[in-house]
Parts: sequence; structure tokens; C-alpha cells
Amino acid sequence: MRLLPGFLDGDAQRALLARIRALLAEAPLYSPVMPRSGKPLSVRMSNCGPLGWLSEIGGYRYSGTHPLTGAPWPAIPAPVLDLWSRATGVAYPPEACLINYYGPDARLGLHRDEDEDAKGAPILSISLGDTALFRMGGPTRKSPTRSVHLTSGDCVVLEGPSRDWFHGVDRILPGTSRLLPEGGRFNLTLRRVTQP
Ligand code: MD6
Ligand code: FE
Repeated sequence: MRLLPGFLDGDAQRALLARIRALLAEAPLYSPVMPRSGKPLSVRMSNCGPLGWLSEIGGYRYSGTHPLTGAPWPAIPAPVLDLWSRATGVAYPPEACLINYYGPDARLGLHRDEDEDAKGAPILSISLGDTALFRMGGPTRKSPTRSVHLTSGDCVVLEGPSRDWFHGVDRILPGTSRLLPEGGRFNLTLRRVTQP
């Protein structure tokens, strides 16, 4: 993985947060459920972009519309597309921007991002708000892992071999950022879905 510490300065973080709030007014956060068990995830989600990533009782899939409102996802804001170009260096745009919100007790189990056809495209993640303890593993679930703190304004690019490696969020460190008055953490995950 490539870690870009402090890729967004304070002003950029506040501007991006305002864009996220506006998106969420249109495409509200909801609680997705796990495939099969139907158990709710602790992370709340929404999306922007032509395609949004969904976790449903039937499995994971990409959809052009919000599962509760039925409306098309709002567009990815231009400043976010600009971050994608600067951080990844690729010429094609992302198609999916997953918006994750972590409250103080939310976590995200070890997983791979593997629902995209664009296997060779990088993935960009942008963190805002409270610090996350992010765990990066390797090609198998049993591969050794290393943990890093992701603080507000940090970006991570998964590219090359790490694109397909296991990773997750063990926990959020409450009270570590003052960006969100309500506390917690937003993470944007930008992906190319179809072959560019
Ligand atoms: C998170 N991130 O930081 C979860 N996936 O909240 C991810 O699952 C992730 O950071 C693919 C690429 C980068 C990531
Ligand atoms: Fe992921």
C-alpha cells in the first residue's frame, strides 16, 4: 500500500466534509446487512458516482441507485475526482465512491475489495475525522499483518499486488479529531468498477 499522510490539509478536509454532508442529504447513510446472515454492519454507508457498492442479504453488488430512496447516486464531486487523479496518477476516472461512516464502536472486518472487473485499477481511500486503526495484511487471510493509524486527511492507495490484499479497520479512536462535531470517522473509497 502507499500511504499519503496529510494529503488533505485542514481547509481541504473542511471543504470535503461540507461536500459529503450535501451528498448525504440527497443519498442518506443507511445500515447495510451482511450477506446470508442479514446481520447489520456496524459501519453505515452511502455512495456517490455512477455505481454504488451494496452489501445485501443476497451478496455484494454494484448498483446505480440508492437501496432505500431508489434514486440514482449523486455525482462524485469534482474536487474528489481531482484527488483521485493526483493520488493515483491514472488517466481514467473512478466509477464508485463508497462513503463509510464509523461511530465510536464501528469496525470493518478483514476483507478484500474483489467485486470490481477493473482488477488492475488502483483504489484510493480518504479518511476524515477520528483516527482509525487500519490493518494491512497480504494475499491470504493468514498472511502477516501490520497496523497503521489513519488520521484525518490521510489517503491510502492500494495498487499493484496490494490492490488484492486483505485489510480492515480494527477500531476508531474516539476524540482524536475535532473535524466532525458529532465524532466518528468518514472514509471515502474510490474504485474503478468496469474495465477502463
Ligand atoms: C476504511 N478502507 O479505511 C476502509 N479498501 O475505512 C478500505 O476498506 C479500503 O482503505 C480498499 C482500499 C483502501 C482502503
Ligand atoms: Fe476495502
